[in-house]
Amino acid sequence: MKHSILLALLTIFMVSINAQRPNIVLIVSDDHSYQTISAYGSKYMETPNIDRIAKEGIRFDKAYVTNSICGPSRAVILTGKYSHKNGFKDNANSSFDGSQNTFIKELTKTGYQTAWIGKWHLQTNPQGFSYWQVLPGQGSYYNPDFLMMNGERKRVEGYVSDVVEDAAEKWLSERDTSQPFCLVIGHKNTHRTWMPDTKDLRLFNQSSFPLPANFYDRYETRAAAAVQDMTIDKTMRMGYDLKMFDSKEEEDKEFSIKRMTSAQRQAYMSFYDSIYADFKSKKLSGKALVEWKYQRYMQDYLATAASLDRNIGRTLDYLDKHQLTKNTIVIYVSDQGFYMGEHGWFDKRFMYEESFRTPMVMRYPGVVKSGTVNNQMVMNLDLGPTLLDAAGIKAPSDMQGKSFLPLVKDAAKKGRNAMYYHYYENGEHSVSPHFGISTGRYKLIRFYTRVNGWELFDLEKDPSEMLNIYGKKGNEKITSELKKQLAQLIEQYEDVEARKIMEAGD
Ligand code: SGN
Ligand code: CA
Repeated sequence: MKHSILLALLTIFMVSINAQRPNIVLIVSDDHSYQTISAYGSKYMETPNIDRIAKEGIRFDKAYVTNSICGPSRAVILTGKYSHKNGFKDNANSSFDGSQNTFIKELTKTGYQTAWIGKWHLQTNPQGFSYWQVLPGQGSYYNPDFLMMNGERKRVEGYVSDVVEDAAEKWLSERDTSQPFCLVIGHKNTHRTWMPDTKDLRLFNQSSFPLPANFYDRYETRAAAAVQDMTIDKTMRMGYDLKMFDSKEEEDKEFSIKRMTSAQRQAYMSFYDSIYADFKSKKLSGKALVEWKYQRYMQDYLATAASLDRNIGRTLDYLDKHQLTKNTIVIYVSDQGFYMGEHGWFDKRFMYEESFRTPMVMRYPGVVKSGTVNNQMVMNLDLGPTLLDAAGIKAPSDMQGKSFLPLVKDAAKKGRNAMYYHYYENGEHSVSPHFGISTGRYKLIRFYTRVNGWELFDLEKDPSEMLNIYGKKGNEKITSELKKQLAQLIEQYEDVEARKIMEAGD
């Protein structure tokens, strides 16, 4: 008797604790730019579902990443630590040490049901989750394979963002409902080579997009920008990227196409073949050719974004349908920003705004007022500590990010006054390694290895970062102040490699 009363009390206690602990859905996309999201004022397309999260919650206008590339960004999100601390510095040589602590492990430990489903890209298998099902490496747009928890490799027919969402909903339906959950949905869209779902191929086919003002940037005053290999003009390939193939044999060389079902391939290639025929008849060259490439790039990229947004809508609908909306935090964030032709580029990596900054919106019913806009500098580094904060768990002291919940709850609260960035990969796309500081008004960057030297930008006067004013007369004071502040951040975050470069001097 005594026992059953105790048990009943304990159950009531656990139920009431769990009622207070919010569920979490973290949606992480790949290479999705804020320039192409209507909540951020995009004129390129509508993203009604991402907009819905922003409208019912908060839009972060100054959300940034610590290292603008896929694997490193996910490792930072998981650990709440900079790349030099979590060990995953670049996509080329790193492999995630899954034995280290993550915000997920902290949640799992306290009873959360946790899962990561979709793009992962950290080389080693996930650890510390109740469930996982991830795309191997970059994953495939069509009929993707999944690595399953039991060691199986499973191919699922369909388009990747639909299939990932299906798996996420399946896990939600089968989870242990006595506990709160944290689900990470990792989308592959809108990554290169921007392969749209067959049903979206024609969405933007008739649209024409204005060129960014600095599309024909000549990279004067910026040595690292001058040596990169990521232009629409020279780097973007007609076959591989834009699907313009001269023969079936050429198409067959592309694994992404070869793996399609015959119906998918038929629908897909007949669309591109007719565009190619028209293209050839035009005999374009010079600026006309590069501008044609830009338009095709935009049309395909936006079509992959449409599928991403539609599947985000499915997640929101699922929460509604299952009465989960009220007690579930939803965060949508990209692993970094992306160039939509600014500086003539696609890809990311640079500490320049389009890739350093990332879209981030959050809905947190009962805590965040709908339609809030936040202008504080927050980083992907802060996501883990923030979610732990929301779950009532104290973040481990070695996590370097800070919860942004206080900033969200109280608009008068001030966050960080500067952000630290460090990018390492020195390979594909030839972007020189660099680290730097941004105060919002100024940005100071130190490039090393491929290119050696400093860049300074006044973001108020030069938001497109076209004029490096480092070493120019009149900037001595601000330069030495920023260097001091940068050195302080390097100390704070214990970035030994950057410290050595600073100490070695110019
Ligand atoms: C691939 C792409 C690159 C891209 C990196 C990193 N090449 O290597 O264009 O910069 O991924 O992207 S591809 O030929 O394989 O498409 S990331 O999002 O994974 O960091
Ligand atoms: Ca990415």
